[in-house]
Amino acid sequence: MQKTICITGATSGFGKACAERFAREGWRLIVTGRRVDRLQELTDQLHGVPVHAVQLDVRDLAAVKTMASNLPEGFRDIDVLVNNAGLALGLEGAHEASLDDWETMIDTNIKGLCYLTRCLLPAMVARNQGHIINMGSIAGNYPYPGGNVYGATKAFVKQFSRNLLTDLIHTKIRVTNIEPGLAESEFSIVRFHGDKDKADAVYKGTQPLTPVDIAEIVHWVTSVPPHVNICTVEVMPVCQSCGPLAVHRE
Ligand code: NDP
Ligand code: 8X3
Repeated sequence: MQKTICITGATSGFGKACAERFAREGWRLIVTGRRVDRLQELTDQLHGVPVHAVQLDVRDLAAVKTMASNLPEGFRDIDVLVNNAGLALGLEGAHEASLDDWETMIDTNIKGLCYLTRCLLPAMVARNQGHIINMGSIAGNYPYPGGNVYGATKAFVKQFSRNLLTDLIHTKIRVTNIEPGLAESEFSIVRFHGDKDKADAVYKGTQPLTPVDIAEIVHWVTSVPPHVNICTVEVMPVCQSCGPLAVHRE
């Protein structure tokens, strides 16, 4: 039977690559994002499978509720939710970072992810079937200068994923937290508020992960036998590793 996947932030990067990957497998797709032109392009591209595209800002609880309660016939039984929409903004130290940026990251990466989960989970529980895949980050595991609130939002995603599993232990629902490292998408362009040169410098001289790499992992965690739950996947490009602890000397 044809399965259904709902992907937030499908207009770019990981989310778009996931939409393409699951379309290849013949899944029904619910794709969301704020940019309507991108959603239209994606829908045109994904011919051959049923697509329900919804313009959605995940920070808007009323819109998330409306989306969840107005799913058209054929898209109501969601097998997989990929909570992928998210962003980093800025790389300034905590004493000079923008509070607006901090609020946007908290509203999107934490609250938006909670809204989607809370609104779509009851139907999964009722069917005793489903899989929530959260897009965490290595930034939730390891600190780096300027990672302050972004990393903390991803640490939330990590613990929320674990706690979801605990709440759902009486069900067959799976929960996976994927924690990518350096990956080239529009992520850095967004982080540096559109400064392409600064964004390009992040990947210079490296072979970063690609959105296709991440989509392969998302697909893999859904394709293991139903009694197997891949709880966490931490993935970095070969050129990346953890740094040492720091000591400041006068
Ligand atoms: P992109 O910037 O390429 O994609 C981000 C997606 O999120 C876009 O589709 C964007 O769509 C969507 N989005 C952002 N804000 C909102 C919002 N308020 N409402 C709805 N959708 C929103 O970045 P990535 O693909 O790299 O990022 C995807 C996820 O992966 C993020 O959660 C990010 O934190 C995480 N991640 C990224 C890494 C990287 O190095 N690239 C590494 C580890 C994790 P639109 O603008 O149309 O709304
Ligand atoms: C994205 C990875 O290291 O830029 O989550 O924070 S990093």
